[in-house]
Formats: sequence, structure tokens, C-alpha cells
Amino acid sequence: MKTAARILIVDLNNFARYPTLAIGYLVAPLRAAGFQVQVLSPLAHGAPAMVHEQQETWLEPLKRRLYFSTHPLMQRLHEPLRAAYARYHFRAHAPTLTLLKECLGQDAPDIILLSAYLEHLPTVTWIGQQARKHGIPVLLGGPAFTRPETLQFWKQLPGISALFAGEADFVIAGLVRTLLQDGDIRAWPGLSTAATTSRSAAAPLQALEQLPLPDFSDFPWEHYPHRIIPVMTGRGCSWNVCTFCSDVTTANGRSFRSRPLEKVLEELRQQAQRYQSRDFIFLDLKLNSDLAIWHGLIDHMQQTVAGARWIATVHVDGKGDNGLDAGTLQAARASGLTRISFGLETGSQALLRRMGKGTRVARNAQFIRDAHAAGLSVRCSMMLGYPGETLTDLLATRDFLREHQQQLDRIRPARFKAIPGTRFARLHQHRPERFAGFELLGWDYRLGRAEYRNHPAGDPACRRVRREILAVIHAINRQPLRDEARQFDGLM
Ligand code: B12
Repeated sequence: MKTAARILIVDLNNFARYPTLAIGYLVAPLRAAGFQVQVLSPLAHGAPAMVHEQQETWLEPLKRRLYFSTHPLMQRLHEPLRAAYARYHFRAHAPTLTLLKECLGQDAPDIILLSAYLEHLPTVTWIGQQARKHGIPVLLGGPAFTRPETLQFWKQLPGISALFAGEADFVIAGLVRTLLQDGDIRAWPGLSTAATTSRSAAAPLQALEQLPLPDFSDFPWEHYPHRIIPVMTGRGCSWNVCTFCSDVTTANGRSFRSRPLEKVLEELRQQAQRYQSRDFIFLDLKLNSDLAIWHGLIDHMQQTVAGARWIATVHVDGKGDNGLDAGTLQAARASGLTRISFGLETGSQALLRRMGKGTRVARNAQFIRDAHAAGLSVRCSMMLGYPGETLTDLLATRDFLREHQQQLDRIRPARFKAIPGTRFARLHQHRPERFAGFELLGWDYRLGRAEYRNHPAGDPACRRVRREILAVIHAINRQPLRDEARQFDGLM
């Protein structure tokens, strides 16, 4: 075999405003193994940098009114509207595809690697067809290929030579060699083709201390509005109980594993130098999953990278302070933490319990007050329409938000999503009557979702309070951000 086989990785993450971590983790070992790697990044070819949280104009509340409407008619329209939006939003970036077509025609790589979300189905289908025309193998991977039914569908897409389910950091070079040399696919757990029967993912990666430094040198740094370095100190979430959470079902989210603090600090030091930036985004599902890491970062950040600024997501839970007491939050602020995000979900204790959030309303309230007082920009995600949400729950959420309006910088509300593989899916399967009024119309494993109707949510009194909640969210999101947090707005 040619020692320097050429690999083309197409970054399907059209909109990110910082490099894609998965690609950095794949490129590093491939280069170390002697492959020639090229990354095709849409951003380098004119794709707009993503704004995850839009500027709050008069249009946002209007869009939210439609999106969150539980009017029985709107409930019927949600799925077709979502599908139309997804078709538009996830359409392939035309200039990148033109470039890819040229690459395949004139200067063809030996293999194409794709890292895809399930939302990227149309683009993956298109690339598979083009690659097949040119006889170029395609290896597909991504976070959501962990369900057997999902794997079964995707591995049969025309032009997809093989699909890898799992974390590929340590095996990627071997996988590519096997495909290029027609080796034995079955020798690799998690690797399958349309012809093989395997439908299971490789076990979660161990020995994370051996992870290489992600290689972001192919990303178009000059096109990012700010140079922000993504980092993950561990994989998974130590709580792992929330019923709705699909993060913990992904390739990298299954089971909690942490990296040694020294390795993380060394990564910060080296990446800051390589990419000439002191701004970091921690992509850990919950950065306080491992308190040694959380406190270690706070204690050592400034001596590791002087002038560092960083943002992170945490889990506020009922197990005491869990690293989020007022003193630690102040220390975190002093160490450069500018923005902190957490999943509030609801202001109702009963609903928090049903969701398995493992926290208390009073604890969330205290955290918000302490983080705000420490000078942090506090951002939270929350959910409307969890099955069984009552008028009383909605009223509690409305009152909670009103009470903390001045301390919350941004809220990102989401409609409840029923996702295969989650605890919710298992609970519903075992005892659907637990979710009275929730009608599941069918699972779509291809796209990792389900269509449903939530009948009690259509009640006029509930709808009125939901509108009041949306009004508070609008008022919060209209507020100007705390100064330093501006660089980091819309990044998570
Ligand atoms: C950070 C993040 C983002 C960032 C991405 C920033 C960036 N530049 O990287 C931002 C904020 C932009 C983002 C946006 C979105 N995201 Co996002 N995001 C994440 C998050 C929290 C972490 C991803 C990550 O870095 N993981 C760490 C890496 C190392 O793990 P990994 O991606 O799984 O990669 C490993 C393996 O999967 C495998 N692998 C991956 N690719 C390949 C390719 C090959 C060839 C091989 C062999 C192996 C392989 O090896 C990798 C190394 O171990 C995940 C949650 C999660 N648990 O994954 C959600 C997640 C990936 N996002 C998700 C979604 C849905 C979205 C959005 C659609 C949300 C929205 N509605 O706006 C948008 C879409 C953006 C777009 N247009 O493409 C879903 C995807 C699920 C799915 N359906 O496929 C996830 C899983 C969250 C969830 N539970 O729903 N996201």
C-alpha cells in the first residue's frame, strides 16, 4: 500500500464558529500514522459562521410563539414545519460541494471521511453518490450512530463503504488502512458495512490519558469572528440520569470518563500557543462531573495561560454544592470564567423529579444568584412540553423566571424531544400510561427522533401561561450581555 494515502475529511458542521473537535481528534492520529490529510471546511469557502443564539429582535418571540404553540392544529403542523426547516437549515453548502466535485474529478483522494449528525442525511447521501461515481470509498462516523436501527439504515446508504460506531481516536488509522487494503472489517468492533451483520457500537474508549492533542491546523482560523479553542476534559456525564438526555447515548457520551488534570492543562498551554488564542470553550457535557478537574482548572488556569478566558456548562445538582458554591464561583470568575451555562429545564420541583434532574428548585435559584453575583454571565437551557407538564408546573416556571429575570443573561428554550435510546424512551416503552395524554406516533430511527402529540398541553390555560413564559424569555434575551461574555455569545 502507498504509505502516504490521501484522506479527504469533509467538515459537515457548516455553521460552527470554532473548529470541530471530533475532526481535530481524527486528524491528529491520521497524520501521526503518516497519512496525507486534507480537511474541506465549508467556512473556508464562504459558509456563514453559525450564530447559535440569534440577536433578539421582534421576530424571535414570533418564531417562538409558533415553535412552542401547543394548539391542537399547531401540534399537527410541528413535524412538517420542522422537516421543512431542517431541509433548509441543513442543506449542503453549495460552494463546498462544488469544490468537492472538482476534487473528486481531478485530484481524487484515496478515501473520504465524513463525520455526520443525523441531520446531515441529505448531504451524506449526495456525497455517497458522488464518491461512488468516482470509485472512492467513504468511511462514515458521528456521535449518533449508536442505535442498531440507526446503524442499519445509514450503513446501507449508496456509496457509504463502511460506518464506524464509537469513538475512533485510537483506531482511526487502522480503520482507514483496513478499508484501503480490503482488510477484515470484522476485526474492528463498531465497524460495519451494508454486507456485514454487525449493528453494535464499539465500547466507550478507555485510557483517555493517551488521547492526542487535537489538530485544528486545517481550520480557517482567519474566518472565525473570534479565535476560540474547543477542549473536552472528559467524555460523558457523571450524573447520567436525566430522562430526556440523548447526550449520554452518543458515541462519546456513553459512561463518564475523565482525563488527568495535568494532561488538560498541557493541552491548554500548547493549543493557546499553536493557535494564538487565550479563549477556550469547554465542550464537556458537565464540566463539574469531575471535581478534581473543575477545581484544578480554576486553580491553575491563569498560571497555565495568562489572560485566559473560558466558558463551560455545569450540572447544578442536589448533592451539596458540587463545586458550585459562591466562593468557588468567585474563584472561577477570577480565573477567567466569563460565562456559565446549565440546564434549568423547569421551575417546578415535581417536574424536575420526573425528569430525573437530581436537583432542587431552591438549589438552582441559589446557583443563579451566586453565579450572577460572582460576575458571571449566566445562561441556561430549558424545556417546555415535557410529558405530564401541568398548569401548576408552568406557573412555577413562569414565576421562577420572573424572579431571576435580572440574573439570567440568556435562555435557550427547547420543545421536548422524544429520542430513541434515552431513559424517556425506555420508560415510555415499559409503561406508556405513566405519560398520560402523551401519544407517540412512531419512532424515526433514521433521524433519531419521534413524532408525538401532547394532548394536555393544548389546554387553553396552559397555553396562556406558556405565552407568559415566552414573554419573560424575550425580556431576558433582549438584555445586553455582560461585556466579556460578548465574545462567547451564541457558542453553545
Ligand atoms: C459541541 C457541540 C456542538 C457545537 C459544535 C461545535 C464544533 N465546532 O465542534 C455546536 C454548538 C455548533 C453544535 C451545533 C449543533 N448540534 Co451539537 N453538539 C455538541 C456536543 C455538545 C459535543 C460534540 C463534541 O465535540 N463531541 C466530542 C467528540 C470527540 O465526539 P464525537 O463528535 O462523538 O466524535 C467521536 C465519535 O463520534 C467518532 N466519530 C465522529 N466522527 C467520525 C467520523 C469518522 C469517519 C469516524 C470513523 C469516527 C467518527 O470519533 C470521534 C472521536 O472520538 C454534542 C453532544 C455529544 N455528546 O456529542 C452535541 C450534538 C453532537 N449536537 C447535536 C445537534 C442536534 C446539534 C444541532 C443540530 C443543534 C441545533 N438544533 O442547533 C446543531 C447543528 C450544527 C450544524 N449545523 O451542523 C446532536 C447530534 C445528534 C444527531 N442527531 O446526530 C448532539 C449529539 C447533541 C444531542 N444529544 O442531541 N453542536
